[in-house]
Amino acid sequence: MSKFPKDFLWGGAVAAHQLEGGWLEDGKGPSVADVLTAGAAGQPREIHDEVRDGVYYPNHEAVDFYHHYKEDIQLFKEMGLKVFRTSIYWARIFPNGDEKEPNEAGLQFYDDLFDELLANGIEPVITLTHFEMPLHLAKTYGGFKNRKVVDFFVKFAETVFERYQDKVKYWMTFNEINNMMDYTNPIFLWTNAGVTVEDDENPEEVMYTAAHHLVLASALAVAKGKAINPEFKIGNMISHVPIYPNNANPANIMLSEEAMRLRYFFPDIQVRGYYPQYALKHFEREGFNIPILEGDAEILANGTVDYIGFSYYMSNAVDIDNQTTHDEANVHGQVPYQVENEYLESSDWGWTVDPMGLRITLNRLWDRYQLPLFIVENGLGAYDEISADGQIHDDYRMDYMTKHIEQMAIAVNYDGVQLMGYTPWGIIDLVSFTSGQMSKRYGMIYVDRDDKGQGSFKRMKKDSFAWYQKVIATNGEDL
Ligand code: BGP
Repeated sequence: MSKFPKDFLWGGAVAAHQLEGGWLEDGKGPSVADVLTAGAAGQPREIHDEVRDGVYYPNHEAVDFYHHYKEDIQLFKEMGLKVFRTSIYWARIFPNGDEKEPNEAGLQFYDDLFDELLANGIEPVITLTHFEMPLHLAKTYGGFKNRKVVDFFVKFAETVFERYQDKVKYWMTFNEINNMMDYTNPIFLWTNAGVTVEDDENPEEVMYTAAHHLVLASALAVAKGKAINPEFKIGNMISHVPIYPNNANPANIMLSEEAMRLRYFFPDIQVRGYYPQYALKHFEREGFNIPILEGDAEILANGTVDYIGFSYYMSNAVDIDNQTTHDEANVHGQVPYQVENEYLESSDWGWTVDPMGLRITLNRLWDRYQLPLFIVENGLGAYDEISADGQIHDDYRMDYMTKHIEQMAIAVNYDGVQLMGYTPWGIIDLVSFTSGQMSKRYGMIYVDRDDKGQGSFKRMKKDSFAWYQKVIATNGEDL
């Protein structure tokens, strides 16, 4: 018996702002991602309110996919990708976000890109926006803190749904919408929602206000998309990091259950179409005034998703005896009460490597929602070296992926989970999101570009390239 369904969507994933470059090309406006610096090793990226002279902003050129996409698509084709997940750079389509008419040159770029993919037998899988929005919307309107931005997003969504309705079938609304639950780390509120927190505001209340506008925007977009083309499959996209109890102490089991609400809050709404009780109770307890208006319940109920797209990189563990606060736990994916998991090793960036956690995640999401699942990001960020033989021997990456694909196969065949596909993250090297560094690489295709913005942009196959080609060709049989 084959391990994966015959129409399984093997692919690769990227995001516009981490890949494309061409930051002001053909009428594109500046985006919130264009004012993020490259964090020095181990340091967070800074957010500037405008581009400053003499500062290096890695997303401006990224890996210049804007000018290399034809050559890259040839490599994807050789690899055998069936799908390619990328996003549409909102500021290419509406440079300021609040224009009446879209930017035709920006629309044309994605027409050309999707045509090129389709002509090479690769189906695009599109995230409407992946951690970016026009900078003007953040600065002038306060991003998704402001309900007006919902309308701008819906107009953007409608514009691209209309335009690409015959070229794209699989869509997702907001990338890792739940990342902003880490609201003490400013980068997540900024990139998820274009929001900064003022001194007199409660950051958690601000986060839930923006979150409400995001779930409305997502639901309205889903409804618009289905009206434009009922064949569309529109999913959400969440980051899923399971949070384990550190031991069998029931207090830890409950702690982990509660902490998992950080992961489930958004999908609970986007899949079921209404707010979970635990969230409403939390608002009440905290005295939060979340602007849920009359009619919003109907919007949420009418815009539920068709499938769940999610990223999986690592797991966390928590212990009631480790009283860290939310402020201290502001590293990507970390949570209050977090402790080290003695059973797991970590990557060079401190992300645990936990293949079985992927099977656990698949089962939990399937059991809770009974919707098809799509792993739209997974992978190992690592320092790659070009060896004396001129090659990149990234066995660690193949090992990581083999172990994760094995767990996927168990989830499908043993557990009966419905899994649509697998698009490993950063199929071609790109700018790391959390660090802004190039040296945290995920790709199976190397790009000659360093942390300071030096390099020729030349592409090279890593050893994992041929390995993944074989995995796809055998539909996951030969790992
Ligand atoms: C996810 C994001 C991606 C991506 C990935 C890896 O959170 O959706 O944009 O970058 O994580 O993270 P990083 O690049 O920080 O290693």
